[in-house]
Amino acid sequence: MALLEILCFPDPRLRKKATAINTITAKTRQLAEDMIETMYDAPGIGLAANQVNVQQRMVVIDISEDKSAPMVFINPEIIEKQGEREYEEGCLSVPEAHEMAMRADTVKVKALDLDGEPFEIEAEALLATCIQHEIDHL
Ligand code: K1U
Ligand code: ZN
Repeated sequence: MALLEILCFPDPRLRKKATAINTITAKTRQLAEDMIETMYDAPGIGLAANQVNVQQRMVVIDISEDKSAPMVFINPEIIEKQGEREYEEGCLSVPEAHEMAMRADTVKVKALDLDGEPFEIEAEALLATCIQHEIDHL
């Protein structure tokens, strides 16, 4: 496992668009592990691959208090949104800045897991906010 460097604004590499992951390899799984480790170390509750200078559509999230529920989303897409909620958001790429942001309160997301299997989840509140924040990084 390795800790990755988190890029900070205004680093222009953060503006590069991520591309879809077509084949999941050992390298993809290693990237997910390293991103989870980097997110825990920061500490944060989410991390997008762009933030560690990898322009691939991958996001990791863990909103648990004890780092017990890491989630990996490959090629995530929001397919449904409902309601609105305002949350104070942080960003590991903008250290010490917190901003109120209005987001959908509930989202349905489809993605691939690390075996390349498609899955869908419905998320609300903080998890929904975090998913939307991370996808905005890609
Ligand atoms: O994408 C990122 O920059 C990570 C970011 C995710 C996020 C936080 C809050 C709302 C929406 C998205 C963070 O993790 S900032 C750090 C943070 O929120 C946190 C850090 C330690 C404990 C609990 C939360
Ligand atoms: Zn962020």
